[in-house]
Amino acid sequence: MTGRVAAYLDARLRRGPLHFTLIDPEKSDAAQAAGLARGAVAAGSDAILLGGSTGISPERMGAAARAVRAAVPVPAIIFPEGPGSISPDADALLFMSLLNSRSPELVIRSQARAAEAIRRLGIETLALGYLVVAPGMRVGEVGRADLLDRSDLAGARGYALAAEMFGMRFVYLEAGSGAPAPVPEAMVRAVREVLSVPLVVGGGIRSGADAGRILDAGARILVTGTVAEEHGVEGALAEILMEVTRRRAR
Ligand code: 1GP
Repeated sequence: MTGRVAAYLDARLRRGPLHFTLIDPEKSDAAQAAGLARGAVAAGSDAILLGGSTGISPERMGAAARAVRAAVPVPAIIFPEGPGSISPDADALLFMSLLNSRSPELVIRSQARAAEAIRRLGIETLALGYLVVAPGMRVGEVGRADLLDRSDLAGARGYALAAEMFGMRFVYLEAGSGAPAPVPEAMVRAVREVLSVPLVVGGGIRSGADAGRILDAGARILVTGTVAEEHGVEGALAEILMEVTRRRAR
């Protein structure tokens, strides 16, 4: 069964890599979120992820989702930090398991508790295996991650392939928002060698050069948040989007 957002992403991925802009509704109010989304999409971003690693209320998430959907023609997708941030006002929800959490709560229990409500609300889910790589930053702490060492290529491959074998549609290598350096290229390359589903990479991508290296190593979707929050959509985000869009088929 393929939902509307999954079909949109599949079609876009056939043309080349994608970029998602992460907006934290706790840091940006609805009007600011809409403004950031407008700028990012005009520069080539393919979807807006709404999320953060500290408690976002469903009301705040809903307001951000409605404002973003009214502002841009690309999907607004919830990147949940827990069941509290789920809202039916977005186009889809990353239904994710934090694969290397020490807490079963974040691997499967909270998802099990939320599953029926999500189905009832009719929210499209995109199944995603989420793997937190050192330094992990705040999500590593909140997620009680057994951080994947930056040199543990076999470990990364194992988790990613297990997620694919479980039927997850995406695998996300996360260095943590604001990480001083992104996920190492060698890890992106090692995972891409074994993975068939799209590989998402985020955390610490701050320049066109970072983006180019990670795309050349095999990432299919880049996620950035901090660059636009700190500098708006000019400058670094525009450079990152140039690297993504120039790798697309016309
Ligand atoms: C965090 O991967 C995302 O979940 C984005 O990280 O804020 O460092 O771009 P940045």
